[in-house]
Amino acid sequence: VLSQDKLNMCMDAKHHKVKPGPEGDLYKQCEPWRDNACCTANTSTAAHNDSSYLYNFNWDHCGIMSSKCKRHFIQDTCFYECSPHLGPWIQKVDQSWRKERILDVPLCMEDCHEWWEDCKDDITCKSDWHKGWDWSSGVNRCPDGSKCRKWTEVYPTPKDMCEKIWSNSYIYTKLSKTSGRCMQLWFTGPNPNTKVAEHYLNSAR
Ligand code: FOL
Repeated sequence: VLSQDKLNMCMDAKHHKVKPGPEGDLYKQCEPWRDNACCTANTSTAAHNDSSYLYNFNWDHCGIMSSKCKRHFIQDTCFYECSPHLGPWIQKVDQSWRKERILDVPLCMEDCHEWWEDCKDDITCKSDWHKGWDWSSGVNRCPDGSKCRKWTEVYPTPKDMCEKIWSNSYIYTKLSKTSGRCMQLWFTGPNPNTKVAEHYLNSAR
């Protein structure tokens, strides 16, 4: 990939489009990406469903996840599936379900803290949600030997959660949304992450 293409590309993963482009009907929380997206309208709808066909992922693996917590996972799904500006952090991987992943995307502190705050009364049995589940029922269940524990035991800090939950997709930062140096999961209006990706691409070469 040419360096400039990295500013407007989709990763080669399970549901991503080949190239980003406008998607008029993105659903609810994915709507901010409508002008330029790596997700289709169908993916954006599925992002809002429990155990959707995207990954059959069951948020309710230790009882029902609170809705205030779940909305952050929906937003993370929109960000992961729809963002056209993740090029600087895309890496090849040898996994059955995708050829590329994101690694160490600098997440704005507010987004990480609010996510953790809204989930801190929830329950989970694993810190890395990418691997090690029992899939025998078709959706992920807690594996033998794991126990449902308080969120704050599994993730003592926002940093623990943001970095561990998707095996280092994100890196925790103390950067604020106004810095222009961190990626935002939550935004309205034009995508603020365009400029952030541009900054990191230019500072890397
Ligand atoms: N959000 C972000 N920010 N980054 C991500 O990488 C990400 N990935 C998913 C959803 N949101 C994300 C996809 N989630 C499995 C589990 C979770 C998942 C996709 C697939 C899964 O099948 N796990 C198997 C191992 C599969 C393998 O690696 O071969 C398991 O053992 O549980």
